Amino acid sequence: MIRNNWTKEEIQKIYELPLLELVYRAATIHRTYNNTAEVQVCTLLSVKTGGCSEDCAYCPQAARYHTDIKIHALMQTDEVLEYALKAKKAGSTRFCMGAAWREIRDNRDFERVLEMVRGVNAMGMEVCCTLGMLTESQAEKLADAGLYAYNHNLDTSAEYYDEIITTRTYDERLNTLGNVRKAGISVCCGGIIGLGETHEDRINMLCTLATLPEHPESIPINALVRVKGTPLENNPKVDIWDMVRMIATARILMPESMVRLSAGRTEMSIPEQAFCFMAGANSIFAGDKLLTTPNPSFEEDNAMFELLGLNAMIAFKSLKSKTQNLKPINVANL
Ligand code: SAM
Ligand code: DTB
Ligand code: SF4
Repeated sequence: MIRNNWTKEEIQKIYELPLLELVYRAATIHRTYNNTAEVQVCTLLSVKTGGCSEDCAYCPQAARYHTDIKIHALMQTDEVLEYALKAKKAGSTRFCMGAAWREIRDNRDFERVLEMVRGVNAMGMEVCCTLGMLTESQAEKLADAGLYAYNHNLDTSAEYYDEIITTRTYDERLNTLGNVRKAGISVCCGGIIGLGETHEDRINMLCTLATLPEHPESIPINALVRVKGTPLENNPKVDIWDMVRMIATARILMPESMVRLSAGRTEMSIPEQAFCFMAGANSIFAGDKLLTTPNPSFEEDNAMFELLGLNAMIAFKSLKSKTQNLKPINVANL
């Protein structure tokens, strides 16, 4: 049963279960609601890189931190479509474009992003964007252009938010999520662990996600990628069992959503990632770069999929019809 009325106490009880019991329960729910052999593979492209006005303490793209990234203005539509076409020809079915913006502005850059969305949509791929905060009318324009999903993370709990970001509020984030939902766009919303938050903060963030009027269709769980020059560069590495615990709890609370094992995979071994899939993760970002930091190569992921008996999921899969006949595609060709 899908529930939107979880309490913090209930979530804490799940989160604090002995690890193997937690994984067993999550795996059981996962196989009840989803095809456990399928993993959604998203191709990510940073269409506007760095120079961001925000102060997100984890982010290499914030202009105020001195990181090694290569700043790049908004790419030309042709370049992006060329990239998308290459991805499609190689078998990719979901294409996600990211921009280092605080928010969308109603200017020529937004018009260009709309063009990109139309172009990628016309190729028959699921189009996803992450462009910062947006208004109701901007969400409608994106929907009209054919946007399938919008990524906008809560990142951490409402209580810990101010320690990580001071240039915007939690309510502004929630407001954008509401605008995305109203426009009929699929919601992709999750967070990061390893920011220095407590277990209670993680439980609170999961509670916010699981008590939204509708669960996000997709929930990225990122492990902090510690980037030199950011305030969090010296944070300790995220413990794999924390990642597994987070994924398993998300899977139990939101059984039908895609739970994405997102940033941090380069620091995880194959057995560690396998544990995350066992705990209910069923989506990854593929390609040797996330937005600005490294990610495992297609070859490595393909070898992992083969080893674990996983298949890349076909796009436009109806979340309701689990019995659809799905043709596996080879990640090596993406
Ligand atoms: N600027 C837009 C925004 O903040 O919504 C879109 C791009 S932003 C880079 C997308 C997400 O990437 C952030 O919300 C955060 O969850 C994630 N992210 C950024 N830097 C990260 C890092 N160093 N480690 C893990 N996740 C990170
Ligand atoms: C998400 O939750 N993780 C992705 C995607 N959404 C856009 C981004 C991770 C970024 C990691 C740091 C970087 O590569 O710049
Ligand atoms: Fe800007 Fe997004 Fe990075 Fe924050 S997370 S600094 S808003 S690009």
